[in-house]
Amino acid sequence: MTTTVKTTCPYCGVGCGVNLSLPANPNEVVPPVSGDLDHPANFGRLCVKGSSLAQTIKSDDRLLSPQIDGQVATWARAIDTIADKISQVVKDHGPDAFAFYLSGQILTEDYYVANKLAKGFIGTANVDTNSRLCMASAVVGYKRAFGSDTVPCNYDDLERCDLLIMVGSNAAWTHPILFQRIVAAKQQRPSMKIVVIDPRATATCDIADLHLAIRPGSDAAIFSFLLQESARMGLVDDVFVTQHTNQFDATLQQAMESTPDVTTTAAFCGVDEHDLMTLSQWWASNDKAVTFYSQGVNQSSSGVDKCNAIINCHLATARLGKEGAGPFSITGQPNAMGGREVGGLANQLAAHMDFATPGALDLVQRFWQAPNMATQNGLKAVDLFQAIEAGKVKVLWIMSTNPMVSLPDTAQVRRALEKCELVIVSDCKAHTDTTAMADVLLPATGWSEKDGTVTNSERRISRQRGLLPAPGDAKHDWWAICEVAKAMGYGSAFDYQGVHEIFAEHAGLSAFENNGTRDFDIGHYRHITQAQYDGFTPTQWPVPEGKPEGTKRMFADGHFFTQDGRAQFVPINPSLPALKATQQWPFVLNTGRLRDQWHTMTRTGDAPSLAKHTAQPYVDIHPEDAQRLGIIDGALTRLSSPHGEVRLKANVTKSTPQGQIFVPIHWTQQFANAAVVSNLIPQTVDPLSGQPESKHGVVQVERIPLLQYALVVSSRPQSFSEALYWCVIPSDQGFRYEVVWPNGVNLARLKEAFSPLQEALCVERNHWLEYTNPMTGQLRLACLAGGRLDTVVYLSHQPEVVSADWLLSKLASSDALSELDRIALLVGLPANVEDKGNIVCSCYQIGSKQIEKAIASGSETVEALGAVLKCGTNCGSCIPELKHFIPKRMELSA
Ligand SMILES: Nc1nc2c(c(=O)[nH]1)N[C@H]1C(S)=C(S)[C@@H](COP(=O)(O)OP(=O)(O)OC[C@H]3O[C@@H](n4cnc5c(=O)[nH]c(N)nc54)[C@H](O)[C@@H]3O)O[C@H]1N2
Ligand SMILES: Nc1nc2c(c(=O)[nH]1)N[C@H]1C(S)=C(S)[C@@H](COP(=O)(O)OP(=O)(O)OC[C@H]3O[C@@H](n4cnc5c(=O)[nH]c(N)nc54)[C@H](O)[C@@H]3O)O[C@H]1N2
Ligand code: SF4
Ligand SMILES: [Mo]
Repeated sequence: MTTTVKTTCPYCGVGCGVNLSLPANPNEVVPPVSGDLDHPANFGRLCVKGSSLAQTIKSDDRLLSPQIDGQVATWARAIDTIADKISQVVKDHGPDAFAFYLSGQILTEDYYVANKLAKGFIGTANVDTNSRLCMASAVVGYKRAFGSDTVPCNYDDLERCDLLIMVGSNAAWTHPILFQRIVAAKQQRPSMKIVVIDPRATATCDIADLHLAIRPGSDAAIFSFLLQESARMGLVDDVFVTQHTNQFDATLQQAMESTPDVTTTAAFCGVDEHDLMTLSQWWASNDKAVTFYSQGVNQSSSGVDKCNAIINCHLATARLGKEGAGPFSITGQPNAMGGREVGGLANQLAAHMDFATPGALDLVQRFWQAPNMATQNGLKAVDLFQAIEAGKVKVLWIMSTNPMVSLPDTAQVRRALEKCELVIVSDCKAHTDTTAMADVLLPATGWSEKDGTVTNSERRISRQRGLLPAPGDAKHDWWAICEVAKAMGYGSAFDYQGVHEIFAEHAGLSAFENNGTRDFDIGHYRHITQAQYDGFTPTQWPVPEGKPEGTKRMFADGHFFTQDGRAQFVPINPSLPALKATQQWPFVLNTGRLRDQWHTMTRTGDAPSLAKHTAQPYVDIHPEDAQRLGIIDGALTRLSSPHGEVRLKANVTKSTPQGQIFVPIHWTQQFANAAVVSNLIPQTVDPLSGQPESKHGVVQVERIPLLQYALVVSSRPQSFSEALYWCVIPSDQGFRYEVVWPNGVNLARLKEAFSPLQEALCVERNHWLEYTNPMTGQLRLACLAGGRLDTVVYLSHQPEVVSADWLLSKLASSDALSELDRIALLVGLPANVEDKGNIVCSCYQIGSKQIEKAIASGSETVEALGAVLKCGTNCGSCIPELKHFIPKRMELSA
């Protein structure tokens, strides 16, 4: 019999409900997960990443025991080492010599105890998190306007609005289930207008009625203009503005000065005047309007101002607190919101109270019975890593984040971690760019093993429920924190009998002396029992005592959490990114996400099917720029900035404008040698939120001449010390690499390096088949061991597209290679197998060549393709890409 639990997807902030089943026999493969029909975020649907979760559960690279200086250690020794060192540095240098660097991917309960230990017991507010890189600007924007970090809207509003403005969001790939809910709403009500504001043409533009490809960073001007247009067109709700807000006149005045007319604004933003007027007209004619914003807004040196420019428009027109209206910051990580709720940022205290909130310090101290309260803000992420490098912070505990990849200026991060006296890393994985820098490694339980709560983008708290046993010595993060607290002598405050007790305490603090003064109140749960916690159903906070059903929408009564209860308009002077392109650094670098990978690939990298959508890192470059630089599609290029260098293959595409390039964020040193894009990004931050401008760098792009491109597949892991570029592509059947060497590869050395090591394996020892085409410079090598294929190397002077699937299937096969196979191997053409091309539909593994063939045979719509190939009929994430295959002529007639 299988056991099934309802849990929550560990990927994006949509927070979909997932059914996870465990087979009766633990040796059997975990069956694919399914969507939870009852969960209000997804009603049973899952995107491709969610659907592939089962593939990621068993990993060969789990961290299974604590390690100290590279040696396996017991938990007891690891805990003592940590507790002793923290106590020592606190004694010698004060509490601020210690810091936590946490993550929006730990659970609320993990976050709560970390925050409590640091801010109440050790006495430092140095508790920051990767959420600083993610939604810190959105938090400050809300707090400036509403007095509290409150997301007013819910997912229904996205379906019910008549105008949806998506700013700096590629939700088709990053919040796919929400995107599909929007697509379905638009299909039902085609009059619904969708505007996408993004410098790039993305998959999200697929449903856009209008795409404003703005100059990077110029967003605030669009909304400053909309504010003054609102006044000009008589859209301002005078009653609401007078009764419920402050600062309107000054804000409008500033908007009129900054963006006086359509011509000035269009020029500033680099868009067409007509398009800007269209947006303005739609804003005027649709009262039900939602602005949905994400990292294109937040990751900016003026991110907070951009958020307030958006919120100003909604306040002026009273378009919030109502069905189908509001400024909706969409969160990225599964529990970014939970971290905000416990106060897990360095400039928060706890439970939506700040250090500066009158009476808050005393309130929290009494509730926690805390002996050593921190009294002021701690260091935000970038400042924290600078303070570590300066030797001020001496012990750092990193939990569930990979700063060696995700923080800007990776070289600085490395210097800081090298300097730090004790770096503790809690992770599920043994090998990441950050675990490589640790002095103490703590093995953490992962998604399918741990229990707790997460909060999604619409304030909905859901349970994550563990089902599988912890592998090896892995322990829950909250447990590790509490054990360190106990070893430091704070036992009674951290002696929880289960995770539900932590949640109950968190709920208790949220309600403590609250009486409606603070938005975050989940007092209903303050006495929650284990059984109630087990049966917890997804609910939107606030859930105060007496209101168990929670709260769908905020601010319906026009009351805000400022001192005087009124919302604040904030005058905005739109600005552009801090760094401008120059002759030396002529390209603007944009960064972001891909459909089928998650962050630093520590989970999605375990699912080979997810690597088929985009196998290698790349740089998008406009055809005219590419031509000018002599760069062809697939060619290796060097990107350099004042901070570092990366080497990536070019993807020549019109989706990025001229002068701008785009690089995905996912590839780390574990998957490629020179693809960490944060190497190039400066540590420029928003002055108010401290959020880095991760969407913006200035770089030089160069062609790298005289290269040899290679595809290597092998039954064994291989290394490429002399390569300019290598990338390993996850596969079930063997090891697949894409490699680029400088010209003049020494063949004899290559063969020696790649030959099977064990004599016993090779009856025909080092039997290399070889084929050269002097005309094209192509060289094909295949090594056989005992008649079976062991390693294949295809070399060429030009980037080649060769399907690796067939080669990998031959590696995995126990049959000896036939004569036909040997010929096919050398010719580079698979015999009797269909080459699918790049996988477009990950659910059914349907590739570009199959799609092209089906279109040529008359399946000329997405529906028709779905009928013959099934592509796009499961999770639907590939529909925008499917549409690109359909020639325009056909689309029109379809
Ligand atoms: N598949 C997948 N989904 C994810 C994640 C993932 O790793 N993979 N991560 C999750 C997380 S943590 C987050 S935070 C979210 C992020 O979700 P998104 O914010 O949707 O994702 P990004 O690709 O980072 O950036 C969105 C867009 O911002 C645009 N942009 C860049 N500069 C500007 C600008 O100046 N103005 C405007 N208007 N747009 C600009 C970029 O071109 C990009 O298309 O995704 C979540 N979902
Ligand atoms: N240039 C550029 N940089 C960016 C961004 C960008 O758009 N451009 N986006 C930024 C944003 S929005 C984000 S959110 C960050 C994300 O960046 P990171 O947070 O650095 O990336 P992740 O890969 O999610 O790292 C999570 C780590 O935690 C581990 N882990 C997973 N679950 C658990 C757990 O339960 N416990 C413990 N202890 N460990 C666990 C994983 O194995 C992994 O190593 O990147 C930021 N950096
Ligand atoms: S949209 Fe996809 S990744 Fe996001 S929570 Fe839902 S299933 Fe997970
Ligand atoms: Mo994020």
